[in-house]
Amino acid sequence: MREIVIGAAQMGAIQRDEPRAQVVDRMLALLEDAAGQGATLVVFPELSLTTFFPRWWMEDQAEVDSWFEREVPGEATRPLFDRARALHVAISFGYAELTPEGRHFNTQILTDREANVVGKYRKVHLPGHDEYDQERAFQHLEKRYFEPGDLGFPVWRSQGAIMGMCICNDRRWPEVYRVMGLQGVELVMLGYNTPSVNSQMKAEDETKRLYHSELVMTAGAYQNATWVVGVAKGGIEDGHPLMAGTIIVDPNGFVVARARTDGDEMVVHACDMDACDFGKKTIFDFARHRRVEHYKRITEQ
Ligand code: CDT
Repeated sequence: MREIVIGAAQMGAIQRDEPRAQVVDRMLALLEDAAGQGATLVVFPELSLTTFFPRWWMEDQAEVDSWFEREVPGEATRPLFDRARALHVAISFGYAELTPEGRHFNTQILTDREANVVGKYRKVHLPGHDEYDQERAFQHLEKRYFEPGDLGFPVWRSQGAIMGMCICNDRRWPEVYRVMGLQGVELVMLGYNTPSVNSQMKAEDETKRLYHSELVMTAGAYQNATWVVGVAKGGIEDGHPLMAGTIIVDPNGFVVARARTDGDEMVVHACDMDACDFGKKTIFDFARHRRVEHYKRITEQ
């Protein structure tokens, strides 16, 4: 048995004027809760330090940049790293990354239990649009504020397991899980900010959107015999509802733990990485069963 007790740290809404320090205090409370329940890894949502700012149209680059972190750990996030190190708990969280070269990414990092950053992922599938869209009920400007990630979908060995990350919209793409699956991934960590309503289709309600979110994560888990931890930022943020639906999915595709609220809530489960072995050695033994000669279209434009 290779058990990792994992905390999925769902966060409630973060309002536009909520200072980073206050958000980090909320994250610290979640971290304490998880550590108290024996967790050695805590996963926070996409853009966990701020409101989901891509809903706002901004033309002033200085204003845009104010939502980004120039270094992590930095002034705002250092207390999180310090406490995680003291508790001996690894963390993974999303933030807007501004590199020294001036590049902008939607990023998630993973630390080891000593709070060293051991993995970094930059979101590849950026949804939405890059210009103001008057047809939409609200904006989703990720294509304006971020460039697509340039790191691919690597995996890392940590705590005796093979771990990978993706972010929000990435979870809807089977290729994401498969590229990590081909590297033997046993745990996929992801965070999301998903509006409860579709900005382009009034009839789509939250029930359908929660279903689609769960559908893609459970399918990704089963088809790659991996754990998936999907962590939401939920609640009414800047007047806009975000769906919750944080789940932990086992390698058979079953949801083994889920959030009950749309606020700050810790969901903990003891995940046995050995549970991935059966699927990886049988029906999803990729080396034996895949027929790559028929898959070329997947990587063509
Ligand atoms: N943050 C993010 O990627 N959200 C998207 C919403 C897409 S609507 C333009 C998601 O796939 O959940």
